[in-house]
Amino acid sequence: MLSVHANAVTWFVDRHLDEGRGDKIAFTEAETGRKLSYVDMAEGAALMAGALAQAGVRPEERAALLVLDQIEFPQIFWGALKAGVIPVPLNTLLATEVYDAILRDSRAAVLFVSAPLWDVVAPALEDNPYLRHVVVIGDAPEGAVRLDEFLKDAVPQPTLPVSSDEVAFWLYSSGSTGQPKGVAHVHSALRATADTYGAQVLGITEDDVVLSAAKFFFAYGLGNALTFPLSVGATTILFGGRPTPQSMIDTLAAHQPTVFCGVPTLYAAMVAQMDKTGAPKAPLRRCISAGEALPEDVGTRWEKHIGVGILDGVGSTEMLHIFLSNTADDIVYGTSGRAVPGYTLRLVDESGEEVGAGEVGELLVNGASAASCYWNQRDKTRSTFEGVWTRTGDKYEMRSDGRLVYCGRTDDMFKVSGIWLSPFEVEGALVSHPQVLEAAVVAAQDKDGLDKPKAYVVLQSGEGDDALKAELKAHVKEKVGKWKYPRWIEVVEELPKTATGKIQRFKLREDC
Ligand code: 3SK
Repeated sequence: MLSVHANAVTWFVDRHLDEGRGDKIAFTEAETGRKLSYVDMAEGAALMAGALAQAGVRPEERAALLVLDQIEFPQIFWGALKAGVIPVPLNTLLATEVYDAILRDSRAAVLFVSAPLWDVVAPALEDNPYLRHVVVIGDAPEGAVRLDEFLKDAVPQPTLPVSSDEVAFWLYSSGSTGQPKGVAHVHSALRATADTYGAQVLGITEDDVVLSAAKFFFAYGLGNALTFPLSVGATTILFGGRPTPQSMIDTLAAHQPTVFCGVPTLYAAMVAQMDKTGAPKAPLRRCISAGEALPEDVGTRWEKHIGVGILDGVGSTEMLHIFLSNTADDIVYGTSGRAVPGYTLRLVDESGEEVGAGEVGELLVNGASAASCYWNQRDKTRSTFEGVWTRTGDKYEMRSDGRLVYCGRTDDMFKVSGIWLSPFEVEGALVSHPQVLEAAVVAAQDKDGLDKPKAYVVLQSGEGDDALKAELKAHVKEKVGKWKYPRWIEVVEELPKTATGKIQRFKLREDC
């Protein structure tokens, strides 16, 4: 049944006006102090919906958002949902070629881009056959349309009735071949994550003030900073820049959040910084982590500094948020905890048989927030979403106390700073350098026990000095994205391969 109440905008945005929360601040930008109240957000979304209609962008067409964490993001995101247009938030750290691929794959009809990101995306726009509008937030280059111009003369539009099963938005996730996949989520999935992890693990309330180092474009950040706070009428502090340890410590001190959402790499760096400079004074009551397994030592040291432990959890873009987690009254560092209420988990072996305590199996999850499909990828959709079960591709061991312990990936993907990284993508970038003949990339652990890319390269000629290694790192950053460059490069004579020529990465991993 089509209904305005099934449209996620009704509950996350419009409801707050009926409940008398209009003047409450929903978002504050940490760096600029700009604020967005609940009524500003609702009115901004209605105007955006009107502007999209006026521009001829129809329901079910895609609107790509290459937008920093700033107050325009919620207005565009919710405005699109209100109009039935599908927002597709994009990772703001990617390279031009990847934007080109995603904009073509999604066939976005409109792109919203924050001015500081214009230079990296602009070359991808030149011969894109689908984009009809490009809207710049901030100072637009000559000839480009600014957001205020796009909104000018628009008539606020009411919420489009939808079914709860209707696709609301997409997020792009990298696949094992390095090809980004559009993960389609339905309207009801947003509420499903807020009612489970948001309400029952985070225990978020109207009085909370949330700071998330993870950005809106990441499913983890979208829940932390957008849907969970809005599910209860709380306030989010937005940090638009790169979250460094010092900038996060300063923001905790200046904005006094009660909830902090980070990833292990950042927690490790913040702990090291606090060892030197001391902890900020902030009324934190919940700190959460996801993206990769949190090293025990980082959790323990954080707790000593801050006085509150870190809830390590596991989620995925496909499940939209965290489905396996420690809880505030039951933290065991080094484990991922237990199923979040509302989710069911299974560990299975290669033949699909459930494995017992002490054995390792692939984790499958069942919950109402599962994605409906990968856009235009039927085989991958079928092999990932098996009836009510979603395959995670992660291997876990069930301890006898029922807690799960992370054991690695079923394929060669790994996460860096909480974001999936495909070795294929980095290898492709390395091989595109004239000096490199072949390359293989695996995860190696840094001094904090966190995964970072390590490359083994076979050179066209020569032994490879430090200058060449630095050049290769810069080359990868420019080709595929800043965080993906190999932190270590080893020059080898040849790569280990199977008889059919496939690189045996597991042999290289044994070296790390
Ligand atoms: O990587 C995770 O653990 C995660 C958590 C929440 C939402 C999305 C992701 C990928």
